Amino acid sequence: MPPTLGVGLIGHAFMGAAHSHAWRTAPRFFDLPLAPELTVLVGRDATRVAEAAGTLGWSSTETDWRRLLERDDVDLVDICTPGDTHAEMAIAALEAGKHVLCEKPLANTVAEAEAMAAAAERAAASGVRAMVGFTYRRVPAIAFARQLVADGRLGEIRHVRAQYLQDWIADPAAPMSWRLEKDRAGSGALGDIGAHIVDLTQFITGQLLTGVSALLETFVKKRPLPASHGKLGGVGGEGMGEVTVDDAAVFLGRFTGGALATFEATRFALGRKNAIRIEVNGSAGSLAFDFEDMNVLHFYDGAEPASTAGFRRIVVTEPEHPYVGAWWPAGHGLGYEHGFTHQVVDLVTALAAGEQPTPSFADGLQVQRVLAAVERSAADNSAFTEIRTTA
Ligand code: SOE
Repeated sequence: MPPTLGVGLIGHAFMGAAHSHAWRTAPRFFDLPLAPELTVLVGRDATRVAEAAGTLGWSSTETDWRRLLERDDVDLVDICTPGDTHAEMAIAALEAGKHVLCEKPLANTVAEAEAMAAAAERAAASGVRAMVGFTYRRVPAIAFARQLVADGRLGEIRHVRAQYLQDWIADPAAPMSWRLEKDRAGSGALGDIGAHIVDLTQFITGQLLTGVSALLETFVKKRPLPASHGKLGGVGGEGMGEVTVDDAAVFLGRFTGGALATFEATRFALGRKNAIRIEVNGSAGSLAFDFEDMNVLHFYDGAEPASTAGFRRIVVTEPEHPYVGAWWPAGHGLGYEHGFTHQVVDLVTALAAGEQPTPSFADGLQVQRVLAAVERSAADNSAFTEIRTTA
């Protein structure tokens, strides 16, 4: 039996459930060098956290996350709470000698993210590691896209087109949630889902964004207070609350290698539920991905004769593809939850090898700087060239 890794998870809503599933499933399908134990689940309400622990498979519960810092049976703290709590929890856990996995975006501000990255660097000196959960990197088709770019199959990257489209608050009657409060979430569609496409495009291309020009909009400024919560959204009740974040973000960017990029993140794309669409055009080829068809990667090989060239639909379910060998026979696809399982696999593997897992807190900080630059650009508005709309 490999040595154990005691996990303490904070939060048991949508992300807490996804992480719980991953911790439980990873050692059942992958040969892991450490055996994760679902040691303790943390939630503020004793009854609700006890129920959740039963459902999700945790051995014990706490109602104060600080208890994790004192417990010897906790080696790693997994943070699945709103962004306003990330910095305090992550820094305290690292200082207590616990490894940390923290949900994205890393923090609500660049200052918090800087403090977290600094704490992670200090902790790394004694072998304590921190990772930020940009889970979609672990979708096999995305990891394969990165391989194709790294192998030179796209040549020099010229264009990056990225969208993250959801519609769960397109209806003005959809209720308030912490994701719509700046104090709790930091930003809106920008940080919640725009952060993913910033990370993914940088991950696939192996390049970083050097600058942006942006527009942000809040379409619905007041919403009913929630009567009940769902995994996303819920049912509206009495009274109204103010939306203090962006509903949508649109921005242009330039990558270190010179590629031009467009980004769109919105929760108002009616009919699009979780469409992460990325297209990359290079001098030698192109690729295109849509999470709503997540087992597929489209690849255009510019070296093929024009008469037969065309986008090839690659079903990324072969044992040769990243992560896939541990799962089902070819053609028996994977789903949303597998990215979280692969995240656990990569994290545990890095911890056992004494290596820095990726994306690190420094990577999370860099994404945070992009988000802040988008907000600055949108607020400044000087790059937005007005056009007369009257005769
Ligand atoms: C809500 O937009 C959300 O749950 C994000 O917070 C997650 O990061 C994404 O995976 C799914 O959508």
